[in-house]
Amino acid sequence: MIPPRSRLAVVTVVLTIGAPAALAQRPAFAPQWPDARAVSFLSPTTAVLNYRTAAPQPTKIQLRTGTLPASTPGQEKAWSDAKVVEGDNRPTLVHCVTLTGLKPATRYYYRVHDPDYKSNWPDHPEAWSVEKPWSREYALATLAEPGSTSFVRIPVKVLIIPNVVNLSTVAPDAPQPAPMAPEEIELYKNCVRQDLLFQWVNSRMRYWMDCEFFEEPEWQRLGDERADLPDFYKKWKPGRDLLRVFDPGDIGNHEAKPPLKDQRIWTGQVVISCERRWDKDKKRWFYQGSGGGTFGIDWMLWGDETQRPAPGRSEWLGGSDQAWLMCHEFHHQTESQYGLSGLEGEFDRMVFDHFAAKFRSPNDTWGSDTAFNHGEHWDGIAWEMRMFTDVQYFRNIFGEIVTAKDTDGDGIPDDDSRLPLDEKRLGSDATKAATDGVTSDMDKVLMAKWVPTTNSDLRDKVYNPGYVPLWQLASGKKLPVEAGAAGYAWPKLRETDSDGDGVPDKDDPYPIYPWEPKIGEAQIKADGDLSDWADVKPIGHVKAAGVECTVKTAHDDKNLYYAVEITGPYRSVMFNIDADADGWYVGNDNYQIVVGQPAKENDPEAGKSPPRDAELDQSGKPVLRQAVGHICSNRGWPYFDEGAPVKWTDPKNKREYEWQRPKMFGDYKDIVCATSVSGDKKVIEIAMPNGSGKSPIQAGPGHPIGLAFYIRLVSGGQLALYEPYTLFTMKWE
Ligand SMILES: [Ca+2]
Ligand SMILES: [Ca+2]
Ligand SMILES: [Ca+2]
Ligand SMILES: [Ca+2]
Repeated sequence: MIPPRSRLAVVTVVLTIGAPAALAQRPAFAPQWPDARAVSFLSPTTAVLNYRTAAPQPTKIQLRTGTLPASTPGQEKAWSDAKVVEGDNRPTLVHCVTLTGLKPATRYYYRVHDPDYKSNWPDHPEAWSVEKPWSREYALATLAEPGSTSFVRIPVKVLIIPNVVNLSTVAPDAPQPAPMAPEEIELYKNCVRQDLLFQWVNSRMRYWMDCEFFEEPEWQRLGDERADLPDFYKKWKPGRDLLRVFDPGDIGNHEAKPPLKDQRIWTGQVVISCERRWDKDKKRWFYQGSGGGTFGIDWMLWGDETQRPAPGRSEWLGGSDQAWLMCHEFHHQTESQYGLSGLEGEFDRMVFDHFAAKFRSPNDTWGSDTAFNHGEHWDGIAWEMRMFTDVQYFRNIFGEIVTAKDTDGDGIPDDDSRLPLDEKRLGSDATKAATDGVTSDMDKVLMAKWVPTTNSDLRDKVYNPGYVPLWQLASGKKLPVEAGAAGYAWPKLRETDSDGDGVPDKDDPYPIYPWEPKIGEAQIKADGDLSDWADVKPIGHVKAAGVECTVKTAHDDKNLYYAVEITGPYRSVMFNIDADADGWYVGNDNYQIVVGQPAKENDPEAGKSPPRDAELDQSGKPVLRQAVGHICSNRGWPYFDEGAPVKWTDPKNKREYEWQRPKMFGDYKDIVCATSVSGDKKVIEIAMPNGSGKSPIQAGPGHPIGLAFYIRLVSGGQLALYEPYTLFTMKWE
């Protein structure tokens, strides 16, 4: 494709800066220089580029429009007709180019004149189309014209393998497994869609993972065919290599090689293998759970030649939380898309979603922080998607730039059923940027993080009633909710006080939580009797999945207190306390407390938890099970301060290291936990010492303390009090 030569005008500003002598020895954690990102401004017709050359050079770039990187098979000649844009002829190291007269909502690829350019892939010096004197290629996409919005569409092919049996587990007398029912396959698809919605919203509708689903129709086997099993299990095809490229045009072909029958270029691929196993003890079929695996999209360039052009690829098994695996594993593909698009600096990257401080751990060798002010899992990824700027989203060299009608310019498409969410489904006004007259519709949407559930098997998922309307608005699909259910609120696009607590959305630090974020002073005695809490307002309330739970907090001179009242059968409740409100993976201030029902038999007593499958006594008094620090200066995940040894072998010289995880604070004996039970109602009252060194609480007036709170259910599912993994931060008064 040839760019519009006649419309292209160039203004160049050149900064002349000498090379600092120490540059070559710069430690890896020093800020990248220059500090301007590669693209510092975008409009529908203008872009500002910044780049640095290996040696002083005149300012000169090559520019082309297009949808595919030139390294995509078949695109090898993409650069042959590219426009050369020349700026100031005086050699310099640091360059700034302003491009004007560009076409709106259009991707431009560019390479910079840098004869001494060195690839970041020493084994692949020509990676991403290096062609001397030009550098590798990068991309930017101009914004859309008023009246429309634009975003990056990431085409993803998703293969669900519903009927696959691990033959090594099958007993000859096991009943023949039934094929997965269509409504169950739909359950998988909806989990994936819940993540697409989450990514769409948290990227401010700039990143659209457009998934197309495929199903493998035949029964397949894992393990060898067995003579002792009935004929049903015979003549099955072996299961596929889940990370191999699959052909939507020829699903049954497990050895498909490009050119595939389906010739579309996909940016991402996901394969979900619903591996069934026979549990001989429980005499039942079950779906094996797993973590996931992902290859980045660098396989577009190298790796198995028979697999090009290879999309990024993720795989996992069908017995786990499908929404979370999609969220976490596909995020690795997103990281690879942006990393391989040239966003690879500490201040210019899609953050790796294994949260840790930099250089804290030899197990985690990355040189940049991956932990910030957020909670676990989904909440960390929401943080990452929100911190990424529009300009960064539009530097992806993969996927394509797509537009949708956006009459009022609030970034939310008017009515576009291709997309996970639009104004029509939200019920907002497509002609007004602020339907409620005060807060922009996009800001309202972002009042929620759109996290579906805590991580649990897809068949045990427990939704807080606050999520239900979000999913229903977006998808038109219902989720089961009981009569009288209660939870957090959701963004109400036509009202000014979404949670109805009297604080308008625009002033409400937690506009979907109708609870005041404060820790007031009160005279509390932790004795299992909550009459001294009568005047303290709740900081959370939920009624769903057969339980009802109310949580309160308060303090006095000596302690931070929590009070929990819970009715209905449950296993345990968990407090994740971020005592300095700076993130669950930041600092040594994080504390986890678990209190739960006693086992019917052989309860291990305080400080220990009964086995997961133990039958619990719902009429017994709750017991303090655990109180541990989550110490993020620890050498390696997991960060709990249980005092366990950590071993590590240096991969370079095989030297072995051994550390003891520090025990920073006291233990469960330093937490007062008084409980009581009357009928179906259990009461838990907790006192954590403030400023004693026995707990991470070091609070005075004005100090913020974050809380995530979960109720583990007898079913195995888990109900979150707030949006799952988010931290509700309250101020000590
Ligand atoms: Ca709009
Ligand atoms: Ca609007
Ligand atoms: Ca409010
Ligand atoms: Ca913290």
